Amino acid sequence: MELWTAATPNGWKVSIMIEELIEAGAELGEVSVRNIDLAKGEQFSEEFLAHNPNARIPVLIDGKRSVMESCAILQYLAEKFPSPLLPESEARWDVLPWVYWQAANVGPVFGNKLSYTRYMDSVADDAKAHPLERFGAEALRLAGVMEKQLQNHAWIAGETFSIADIALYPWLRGYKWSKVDITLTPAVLDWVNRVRARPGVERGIAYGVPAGEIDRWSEERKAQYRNNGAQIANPSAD
Ligand SMILES: N[C@@H](CCC(=O)N[C@@H](CS)C(=O)NCC(=O)O)C(=O)O
Repeated sequence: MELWTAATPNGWKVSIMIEELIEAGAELGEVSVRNIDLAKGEQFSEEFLAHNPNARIPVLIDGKRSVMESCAILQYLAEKFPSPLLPESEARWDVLPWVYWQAANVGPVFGNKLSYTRYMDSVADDAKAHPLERFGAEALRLAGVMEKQLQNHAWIAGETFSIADIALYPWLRGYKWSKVDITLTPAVLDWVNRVRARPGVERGIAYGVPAGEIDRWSEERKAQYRNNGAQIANPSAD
């Protein structure tokens, strides 16, 4: 298999999944990881678009099958390599709705909140006020939904760590960078720390990041992300 990815929340979902499957004893065979330089626009190349017409990382290539969308990749890998990360029984429906919930809500809302908070220095404060308020309030509401779930369960979809936790974690762990105050939701904060303590997660979030910068980016990296974040999604960026 080949993983085309970058050091971003949607990319880390899949690298965490690979490492959690290894922890679970799955024999994945060789997985080659190709870093896609988003700032250079490599996601818009013909070669990339042949595997993902949506021009976004991550993409998993497994023989003739190319899978786009991070959450679809989580499900694809979970079904190919059965493990407790996704039950094979009807209990999979405890997990899958939370995965869809992440893809439809947490990813877009936290992504937009982050973008307006960190990547739009050139936009006037007045013009940012409404989206910051809207996405900020919605991000806190979503954290509140997780809070209720985690007050009653060890993990987001019940008593077992699952692909739902993997889908959510990369967005929640960056709460200081996106300025979503999850200290207001203590069960979520505790969950972030418990997920971070897993060896598979530790290795998964290290993909594409120097060892000393996994939890605290250097000022140089922050500037680079700020610059990349402002440029990506712009096919003419150079
Ligand atoms: N819904 C997609 C979102 C993927 C996505 O937005 N990826 C970002 C990086 S986190 C990307 O490739 N951005 C490049 C761009 O905007 O041009 C998924 O979950 O895979």
